[in-house]
Amino acid sequence: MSRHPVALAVAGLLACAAPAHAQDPGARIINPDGAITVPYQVALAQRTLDGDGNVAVFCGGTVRDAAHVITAAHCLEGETTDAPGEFLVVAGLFQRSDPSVAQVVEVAAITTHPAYRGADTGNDFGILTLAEPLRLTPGAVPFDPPGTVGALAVGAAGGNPVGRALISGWGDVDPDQDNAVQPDPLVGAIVDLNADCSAYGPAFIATTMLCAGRRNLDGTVTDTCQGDSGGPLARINPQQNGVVDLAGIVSFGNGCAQAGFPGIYTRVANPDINARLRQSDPPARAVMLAPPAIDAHDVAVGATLTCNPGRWSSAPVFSALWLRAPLAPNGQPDTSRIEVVSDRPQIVLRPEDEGSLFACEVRATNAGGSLTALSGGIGPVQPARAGGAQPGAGAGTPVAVGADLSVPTSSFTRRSCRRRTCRLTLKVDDLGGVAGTRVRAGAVRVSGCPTGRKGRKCRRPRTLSARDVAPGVFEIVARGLEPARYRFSATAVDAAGNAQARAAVVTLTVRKTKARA
Ligand code: 4AZ
Repeated sequence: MSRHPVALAVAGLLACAAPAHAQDPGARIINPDGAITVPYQVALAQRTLDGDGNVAVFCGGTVRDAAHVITAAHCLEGETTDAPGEFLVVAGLFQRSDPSVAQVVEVAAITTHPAYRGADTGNDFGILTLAEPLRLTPGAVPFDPPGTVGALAVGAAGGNPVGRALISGWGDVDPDQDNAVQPDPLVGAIVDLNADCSAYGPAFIATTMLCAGRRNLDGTVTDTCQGDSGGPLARINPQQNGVVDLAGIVSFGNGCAQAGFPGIYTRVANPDINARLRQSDPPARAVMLAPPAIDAHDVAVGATLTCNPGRWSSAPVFSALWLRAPLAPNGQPDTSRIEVVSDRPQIVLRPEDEGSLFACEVRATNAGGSLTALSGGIGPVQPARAGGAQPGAGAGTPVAVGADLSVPTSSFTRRSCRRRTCRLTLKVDDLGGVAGTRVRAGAVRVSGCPTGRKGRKCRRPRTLSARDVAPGVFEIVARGLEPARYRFSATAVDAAGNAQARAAVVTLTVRKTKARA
């Protein structure tokens, strides 16, 4: 095969895979096979180094050609603007601690599918057009073309492995470890294509998604995890012991390395996805230049509110959603009662709107993708004015422009208990932005406490601190837990004081530690 650097790297990995694995039965998640060089692999990294001085890799990607990188759309969901300049592409990186060998390039444009609405709905892919071409060196090798893999073109829930593939990335290697959630070197592992994703039920969309993973003889599971997203699932040709084409893009899963839930990848061989990934000149998704705003002369019953989409690059098609929230006694919007009241660009305030606050959410769509952004809030809506609404009559009305009306949501993306310590990762999302978000977290023991007054102390909820480890990502650690079941809960509160409507909850078991030999 002419792309010998790739072939060699994988051949080396295959040669050492079995012994490395046999020596390390505790390895799981992504790295039973060890550190490797994968010259088509790139990192998407924050512009600043992480707390340890390493490259802050948040996603992976694949070099398509000198000017383009393939990744996952969900890696490219910015808060609002999603300006390409918010992150960098790092090619030829091996150790996160040593970027000296790498090429670091800016992104000029982002392309996603116009119908993409979240990884779980499919079409989780994106193309980055680089601001300057990569130097194609042995450390940065294109993986072109994205393959149309015969057997994989047909969607199937899986359970019928059709070959093997190489996964690679700097994502989480072991949620049980205290530190070093991300490995320093790039790590890789071999998984089976078309693993059994039937446990996902209809959430696994076989036409646009591909199932891959591996259950090992020792009971461990090989899988990708958070931070590997966007990276390659590269099909291995057993005759050549090398990778031949890109079969998938790391997309999502039910946790990581959970038995019965292999990883879900974007199916590169889907004809529509494949054609889009091959576009020689991918159309650029719009970038927000000025945020949406509400145009109004007055904020009283009878007045007209217009959702002004703001300013965007290119000329996207806009759609709008109007959100209404009642005013809570504390003068803030009652975000637990937000309703979508209209999908038109303009609304006329009605008597039942009196006292409420409004915001509009704009979706901007073009051939290069689709993005949403939220306006500031306006209100509270005043009673109808005698003689009808008059332009300018609202001069003295309280208009809370800029209020953030969106409620945060959150979910636990990782949780594990080891010995007497449980660690949980909470991911917070908020259309209004996650900056300044705080998290209230706690745990309560739900098994093994004496009933009645005697168990009162045992059942007393404990407050846990949530450490902000990345934008919108919080780590919660509870130590010194007795063996029992515990219910953990977390509520996110954004900078404007909007509290998550329903707490994220998960129940975990702390097991008795086995006596050591
Ligand atoms: C993630 O959060 C993620 N086990 C990526 C891959 C998988 C799960 C989660 C697959 O980016």
